[in-house]
Amino acid sequence: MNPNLKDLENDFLYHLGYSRSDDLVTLFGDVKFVVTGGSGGRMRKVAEALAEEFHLTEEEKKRIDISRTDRFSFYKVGPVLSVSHGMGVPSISILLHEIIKLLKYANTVDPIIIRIGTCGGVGIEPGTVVISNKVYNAYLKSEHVTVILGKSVVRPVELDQGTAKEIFQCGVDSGFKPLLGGTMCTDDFYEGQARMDGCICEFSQQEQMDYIKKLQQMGIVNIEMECTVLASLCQKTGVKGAIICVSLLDRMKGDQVAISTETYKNYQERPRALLIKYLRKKLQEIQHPFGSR
Ligand code: R2B
Ligand code: URA
Repeated sequence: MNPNLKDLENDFLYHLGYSRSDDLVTLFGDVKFVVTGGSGGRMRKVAEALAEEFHLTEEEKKRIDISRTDRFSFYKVGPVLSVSHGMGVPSISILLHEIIKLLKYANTVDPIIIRIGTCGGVGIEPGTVVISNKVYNAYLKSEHVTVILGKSVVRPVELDQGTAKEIFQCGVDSGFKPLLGGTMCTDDFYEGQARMDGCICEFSQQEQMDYIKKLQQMGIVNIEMECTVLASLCQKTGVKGAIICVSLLDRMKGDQVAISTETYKNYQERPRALLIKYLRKKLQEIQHPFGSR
């Protein structure tokens, strides 16, 4: 989409450590899915789970870590990239600019970007897996607002409904009891998500509950920190994007994420497990050798 890129002698994807002068077609031309999530450790687990799922040999397993910088952890398992995005819109925005250019330079065909993560639930059971079908910013508008050249730029944020429904159906078929619903994106975990337990708080509990109830009335079932920019960059560039998050707590009932390490681990596995079921189904559909192994 960006005509300026043609005039660049090279394009250094600084935070990934790859550049256009690498043989990106050979390295990444077969990519069908980019899975992204907050932490490096979680994305390593996704890559390891995929390596098991696809029966990679011990030699192949040693080569899945393709990270070249310590900004983003980066793994490749056959046609799937697993890459960390850090926390919040600024961090994932940098990753997506570079990943989407990489996918283009590598001549990939119809890749899908899927974020798996955690979230706060709004009136839903902790542990519920939510697939976003609509995203909102913290002004409760379904748009992404960013500042460019000193001005607010407002962008549309439509997620691919087909992909969301397919992931949801896959979850239903596999007994996950998932939810399809609206997701709100904020620029902060504490005040930005109407928490009263940050280092400061300047609103009342009544105001907090009024806001959270308003979210619920609008069909927002969860809150996280990356969805609007993912939806807007995907929509602008014509790449399909999807978001699968597990809710850690019900924000109608409290602010603190006070769950045991065991429960946290168990919850975190859920989006990954659903993702793997979905990938297996999709790779079988396109008769990718990994789908049938
Ligand atoms: C969910 O969890 C993180 C904050 O704890 C953030 O990256 C998000 O979207
Ligand atoms: N991630 C968030 O962004 N909010 C929560 O409440 C929990 C996880």
